[in-house]
Amino acid sequence: MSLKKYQASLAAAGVVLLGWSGLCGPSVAQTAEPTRIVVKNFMFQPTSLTVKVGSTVTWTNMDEEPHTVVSSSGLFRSNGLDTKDSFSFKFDKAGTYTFVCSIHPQMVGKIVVQ
Ligand SMILES: [Cu+2]
Repeated sequence: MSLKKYQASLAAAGVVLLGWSGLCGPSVAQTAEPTRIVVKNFMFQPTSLTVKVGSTVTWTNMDEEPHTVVSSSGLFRSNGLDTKDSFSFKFDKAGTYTFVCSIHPQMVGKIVVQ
């Protein structure tokens, strides 16, 4: 393909993309993967979350009870989270990371970083 043709096809693709974003509006911003875990009813929801390397995961406590987020390997540890408090951790390496609430050890969850 010649450079001119290549540029023309890029321009055409751009028009298509602009058309799409015009149609879809703000929904374009929703392509980011969810990296949030809600702590509710003494459970991490979702219990298992898969994210890309470099993602920051945020836990938010929506219970009336305090909870914590503690990595089984000791990689991260939140303070006690009161209602609506959040804790974030950035995962720079691929792997499987399990965590618990240190106050309620039956509360377990898992982050899979790919
Ligand atoms: Cu707890």
